[in-house]
Amino acid sequence: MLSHSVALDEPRKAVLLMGNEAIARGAIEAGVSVAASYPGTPASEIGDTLCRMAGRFGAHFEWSSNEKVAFEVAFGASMCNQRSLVSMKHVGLNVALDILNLASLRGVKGGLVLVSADDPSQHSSGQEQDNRWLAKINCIPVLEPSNPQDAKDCTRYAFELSEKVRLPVMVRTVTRLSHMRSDVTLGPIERQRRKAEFDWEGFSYRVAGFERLFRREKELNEKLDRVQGEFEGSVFNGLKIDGGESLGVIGVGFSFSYAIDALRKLGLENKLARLKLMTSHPLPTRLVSRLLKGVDQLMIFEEVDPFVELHVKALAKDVNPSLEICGRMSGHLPKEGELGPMIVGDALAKLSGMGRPCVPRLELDARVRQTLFDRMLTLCAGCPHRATVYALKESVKKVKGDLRSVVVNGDIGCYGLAHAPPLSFEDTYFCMGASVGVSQGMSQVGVDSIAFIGDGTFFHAGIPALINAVYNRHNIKVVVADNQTIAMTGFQPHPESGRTAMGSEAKRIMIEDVAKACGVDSVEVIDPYDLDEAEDAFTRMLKTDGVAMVVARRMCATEAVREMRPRRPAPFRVDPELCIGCKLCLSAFGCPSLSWVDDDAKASIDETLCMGCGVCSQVCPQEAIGRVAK
Ligand SMILES: Cc1ncc(C[n+]2csc(CCOP(=O)(O)OP(=O)(O)O)c2C)c(N)n1
Repeated sequence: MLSHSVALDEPRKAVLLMGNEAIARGAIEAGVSVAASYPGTPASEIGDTLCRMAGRFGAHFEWSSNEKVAFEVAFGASMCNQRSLVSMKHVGLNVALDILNLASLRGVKGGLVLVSADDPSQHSSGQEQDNRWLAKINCIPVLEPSNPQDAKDCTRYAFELSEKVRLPVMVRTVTRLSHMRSDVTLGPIERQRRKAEFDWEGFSYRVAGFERLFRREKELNEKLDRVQGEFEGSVFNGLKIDGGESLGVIGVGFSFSYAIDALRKLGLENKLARLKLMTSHPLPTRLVSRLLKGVDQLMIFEEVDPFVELHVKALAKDVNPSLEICGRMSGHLPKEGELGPMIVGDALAKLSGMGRPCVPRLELDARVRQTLFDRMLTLCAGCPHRATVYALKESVKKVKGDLRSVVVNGDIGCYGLAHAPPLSFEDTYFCMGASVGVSQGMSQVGVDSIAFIGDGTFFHAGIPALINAVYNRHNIKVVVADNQTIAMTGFQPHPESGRTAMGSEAKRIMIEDVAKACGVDSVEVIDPYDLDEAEDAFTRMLKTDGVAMVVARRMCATEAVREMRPRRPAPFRVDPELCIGCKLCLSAFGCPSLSWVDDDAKASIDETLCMGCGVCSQVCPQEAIGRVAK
């Protein structure tokens, strides 16, 4: 639930905001004019907030078709002296890297803020990734807020810094901060009334000349030196050292919140020297050195990689070589995974010789534990992807004889859950769009494969790979699981949805038209709820030589239920007289509304979960499943 108070124009009012809302608010306070994003947890709510707020403050927000495009949109506005924001999840930056590198090298004009939402412990991602390294290799300053208030203030300041040094500035958030809520005191909303004008001298090769714009590494390093100077006195950092402390702590960004909490619980708040560090790149070395010189032992808390730890180690060699530095590199903290109150508290207790854990463990009562059971990852009740996979499996068995005769290259989205039992259908999935590309390498060496990709992912990164397949005459089969939304990240619209992020009507760009324009001759669109129709289309696709595609189009069940509310179709039920207990509906289809009743040895449907799609009634060989009469 996003907060309405995020848009209040009431400076000094304290409102409860989620970290991501606070970032969006910071951008609005700074007078952002263009904001672009691509959805991805934990970043999505920044865009979800801006799409509701932007119009009210004369700004534009869009869900771009991928992160690189989002960055380019923001950069284009920045070159015309407008403030712009681009936000994405950590791996999104891999997609945007090409342009990011050049934006830092060429510089910006209007403040350009890049929000990178990293995901320690990969709660919602395929991998952990610490984007501070990417910022470093691209010479981009990094601000790491420690709570939602900092997140808002830091974002606002990032625009000023970006304009001052003419570099993109990264605000790095992490999952816990993005999704936590706390009071945030609102600031005034600046309404930028700058004229949008392309900075000819700054960016035009024609006007400024190739030589002046091309080799700028020296200028870039000078800019970073200026940022470092600014960070030395930044109000976002806070050093507390009284003299005489032997132990010091650095809490970087959100980790500072864990550290200060633990220090208070352990009664060590006034006994240890500490540095709250929110400017992690470039490191304010003079500030950090003051701490390093004053203590014998130093503990560093930061999320994902020992990024600051590594830099502090290098610094300590010059300023205090005998200093013992404890962190993720030294083995005092786990090398991977998210920190947290327990890890941080225990490490501090141990280091300060207290030896006792500082946070009481949450032990589950044995009785409570008995009522919990392991849940499988599963698609929602009525999810059209389940029907698509069921029909596709049947066709593969029919055409190829054996499911192991084709490799199913899945992609990124809800349909990735089809790898789990009972569907157990996908073999690989890597990153967005990869299904279409890797299938081509396989087919080239004679291994049959199917690329199974979602609609959102198709628009994000599937199209260039599809063009490659046609151009290079690869023999691949592509199934697009088109639920007409980017479901997994919160139902954001995409180019086929017919509406923009800010709610205006948009031209629908249909996947089948794109595929045909890419040169795919065999494209069929089917409704996966009709299993016979779906199976026939998949069978034709599998028998086609060359590139062939089926678009399985049916609205996401969760969205459909919302749209049908308060009325929804009557649910289905199992007729116990007709059910023979073969369990096929459970073992092969596995909709979560279906269950097994031991006493009767029959299947049953939970009518509160059933959304009335009726696909299970097509799966049942006994015709034992029918719609409940209203
Ligand atoms: C580079 C990158 N950007 C964003 C994401 C976040 N993400 C994960 S799943 C997904 C949605 C895919 O949508 P779609 O293909 O339509 O599948 P659906 O979830 O709707 O079934 C996105 C954007 C990601 N994993 N990687």
